This record gives sequence, C-alpha cells and structure tokens, in this order.
Amino acid sequence: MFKNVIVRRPCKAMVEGITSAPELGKPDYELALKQHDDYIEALKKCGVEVTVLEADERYPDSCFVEDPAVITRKCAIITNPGAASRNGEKNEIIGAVKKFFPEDKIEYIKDPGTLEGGDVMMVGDHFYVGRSARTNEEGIKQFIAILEKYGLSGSEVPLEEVLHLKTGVNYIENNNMLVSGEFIDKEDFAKYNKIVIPEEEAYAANCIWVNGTVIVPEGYPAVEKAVKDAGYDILLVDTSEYRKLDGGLSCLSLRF
Ligand code: CIR
Repeated sequence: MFKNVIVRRPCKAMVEGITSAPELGKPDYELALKQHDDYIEALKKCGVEVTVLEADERYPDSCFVEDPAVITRKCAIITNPGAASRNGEKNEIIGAVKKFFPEDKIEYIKDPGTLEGGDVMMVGDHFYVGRSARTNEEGIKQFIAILEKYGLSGSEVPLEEVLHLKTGVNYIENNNMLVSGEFIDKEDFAKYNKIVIPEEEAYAANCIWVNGTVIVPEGYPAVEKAVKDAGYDILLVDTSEYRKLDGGLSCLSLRF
C-alpha cells in the first residue's frame, strides 16, 4: 500500500518540454493545470497523502517528478537524469525526499552513470530497469548495487523503441502486467499475467495502481475495459497535455 505521493505542479515553460511527437502540438498550460488538479484529486481518492511541490520554471519537464528519484520501501535513490535539460531536477527533488527519509537512507546515482525513474518498474522487492537513451549501463550497475545493499534486487531490460521502460509496460499488482509493443513477448515478463494493450491505445499502457484502484488515462476504451475486466476499480484522468510531451500517469508522481 502507498501512503504518500509527491507531485510537482507543471510550470509555464512546460510548453518547451522535450517531445518526440511535435505533431501533437504544444501543451495548453491552463488545461494541463486542470488535468494536474484532477490527477491530485484521483490520488487522494485512493487514500494517499499528496505533497505538492511548487512549479519550477527552470526545468520545463519538472512536473515529471518520477524521473529524478526512485523511492523503494527501504531507501530513496536520487537519480542522474540522462536528458541534459533535466539533469538539474535531481537537486530540486532532494528536499522533498528528505522529509520522508533520513540522510543515511538516501542514495545517489553518480556520473558517468545515468538513470531516470521512468525506466524503473517495481514488482514487490524486484526492480526492472530499462536500458534506454536516458539510462545507461553504468547507471543500472550502480542502481542494482544500491538495491542489493538493502536486500532488494534488480535486473536490466534493454529497450528498443520506447522512451522509458514504463512507457510500454506497467505492473498493476496481483501478478497483472499491462504490456504493449516490444514488451508483449519479452522473456523477462513471461511469468506475469499479461494484459496486452492494442497498438492504437499503446499510450495507455502507462496506468498506475494506487492502493487497489488503477488510474487509467481517459480516452482509451479498450484499456479501460481490460483493466475493469481484470477486476479493478478504476479512475479516469485526462492526460492529453502531458502526452504531448511523452509523459503519462506514472511520470507525474512518486508513490511510496
Ligand atoms: C522527457 O522527455 O523527459 C519528458 N518530456 C517526458 C518524461 C516522461 N517521464 C516518464 O516517462 N517517467
């Protein structure tokens, strides 16, 4: 169960955030704020305490607070984002993490290692880590060494197509995993009950489980049905403005 969630308000500069899909247009900032409000409300309905950090105009992508830190049951790991324009976000998340973890339980990924939290998927005490354009071999090595120090484990999953691991695969507890694209047939996930996401709704593979409820992006009926059919209560949140920056539900929070 999660008790806490950290989010950061989107900044006006988000319209200049990194995107692989400029054809979707720039985000509408006012709408993004409204969607962020709805996201916070949905999280609260799941029974978590939400810490809302102030917008940070220096970092256009800083609302994607999942990337500069990974929080486990035993420790917090400040990452070293591989995207140059996002790297400084790691210094701005430390203060929030310190409210929940003592110094000796906060670890750091260091140069030349890079790692972004979007590449980390927690399944109980095991963490799958995507090797991506943002997360390198050295970052994964350091990350797994930290996990092992705390009695946790990790394994690498090479990515071919997507930005982050959780862009395409997400664990929703009870052995259920939402899989799309390159993850449908990956050996690493063979033992899970796979809920296969159709190509045209691939964006919605990025759902989040919060205390028994699954939050699903609005507008993806096949995914909505598949998650309901798997026995979950669901909440819908529209994330259209974050999609324009390759961001989704998981990217917008740290849940622990
Ligand atoms: C980026 O490219 O870094 C942002 N525009 C999107 C980050 C999405 N975060 C995530 O998947 N965890």
